[in-house]
Amino acid sequence: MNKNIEKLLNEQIEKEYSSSQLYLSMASWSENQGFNGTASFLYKHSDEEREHMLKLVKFINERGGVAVIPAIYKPDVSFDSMEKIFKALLEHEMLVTESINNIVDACLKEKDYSTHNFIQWYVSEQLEEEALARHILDKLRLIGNDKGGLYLFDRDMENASISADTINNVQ
Ligand code: OFO
Repeated sequence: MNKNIEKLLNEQIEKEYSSSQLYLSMASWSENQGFNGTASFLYKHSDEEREHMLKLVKFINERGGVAVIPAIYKPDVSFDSMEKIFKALLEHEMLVTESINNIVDACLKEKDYSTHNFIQWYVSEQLEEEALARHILDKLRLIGNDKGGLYLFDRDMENASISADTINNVQ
């Protein structure tokens, strides 16, 4: 496997893993605040990010490279509010998208078309995740400090997951 691409994919393993850890910490904070629906959404999201990491590990190894498993990343444990959580989540996803786009660029430069093909799945995933995070943030900004609104928001989040349909599930 092309060494430059292998290095970039290994860096991406670390980013997916840090996404998983960050969302796990957000889930735990939400659960402790009584936002069980949001916690359930974030626990699922954390598991999905781990799957994204595993997909990269397997791809690198199958292509004759060596996947490097990163050290444990310790995220913040306190997040102040739902709005702050989803603002941080969106900012984090935007960084991940930038990193995926850099891999796409490098694949084209190195003429590595099979990795280019593989990484397209991540390109679509990032589009969905960013759209969903923006949608959730818009809702939270409308709700503001209204406790009844936050209660209903949390109830809707129980059934939300990261997919195109989800955007309709978050009312
Ligand atoms: Fe892995 O999808 Fe976002 O970070």
